[in-house]
Amino acid sequence: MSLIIALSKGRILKDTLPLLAEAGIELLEDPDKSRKLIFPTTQEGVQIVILRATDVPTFVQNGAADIGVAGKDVLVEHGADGMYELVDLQIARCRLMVAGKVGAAKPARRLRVATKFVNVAKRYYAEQGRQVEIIKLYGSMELAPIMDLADRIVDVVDTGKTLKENGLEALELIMPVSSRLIVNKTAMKLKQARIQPLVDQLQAAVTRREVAHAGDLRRPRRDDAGPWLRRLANEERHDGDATLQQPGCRLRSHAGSIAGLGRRVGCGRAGHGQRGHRPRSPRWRCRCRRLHQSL
Ligand code: PRT
Ligand code: MG
Repeated sequence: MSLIIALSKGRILKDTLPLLAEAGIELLEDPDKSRKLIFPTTQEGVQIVILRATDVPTFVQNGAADIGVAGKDVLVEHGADGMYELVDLQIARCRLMVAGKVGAAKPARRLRVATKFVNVAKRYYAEQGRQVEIIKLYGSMELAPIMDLADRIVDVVDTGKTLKENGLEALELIMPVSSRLIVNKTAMKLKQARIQPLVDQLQAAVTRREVAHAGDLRRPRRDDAGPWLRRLANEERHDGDATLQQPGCRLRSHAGSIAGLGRRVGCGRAGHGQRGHRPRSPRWRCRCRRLHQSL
């Protein structure tokens, strides 16, 4: 049973290859040194095709590729019909933002917004009841406000360096973005035996990285743990008397350091740390992640 994986050149390819390698799939040729678009891999029957980022959902949706990796920005713009979005790979992270010239006032007339994310921008402004004129561009969005083609742009921002160097500033966050594993719905049915183990392996690789990352984050020392725990207590109003860890909680490697401080914190439901334990609410998980990231 053959399997075709669609990736895009650039940052997604660079970040996805190590994850695929953890799942036992490696390219047999260096795509930087080849003009090929279809590459064989170390797994028999598994091929990788390299496309423009915006074309990946189209190939997967129509079944030309079984699996793909695409940014959430591209997916919301394209629409997700005919595919499952199965794993947040947590790579190529960035933000979809509204940006404009530094200090520029809102124009009295209708706002002109330049973007390649036309559907996202339309939806974003419609949800706010704001009437805007959308100008479709295919690249170099930053030029539009500088050349007075538009008042705002909707684009992906990572470090903010591109905006800064062009006299622009980020104004509004539309959504955080990371790359997702997408799977064609029919392929998922017909090739499940081949696809599901790969999905599981990729999810496991992502979780391993997150756990390692959580362990790398600054841990509270004995003497500064008090305020940290108070903050955690305020956030969740927990009873301060349970274990921090729940399965799926990204603070797994942090649990030891907290427990080592003689305090045990948790979601307030019995059975923390035990297999199959479910946190009090899904919110707990993301709350504790956010808190941890803010440390
Ligand atoms: O470049 P091309 O037109 O061929 O396609 P693409 O821009 O869609 O592809 P690529 O490889 O540049 O991006 C693929 C995916 O990576 C995007 O769909 C996003 O999900 C994700 N990603 C993560 C980014 C960035 N970070 C990013 N910084 N995509 C684009 N950028 C660009 C952005 O458009 C802007 O020009 O980088 C510039 C901003 O970067 P900073 O660091 O200066 O803020
Ligand atoms: Mg690009």
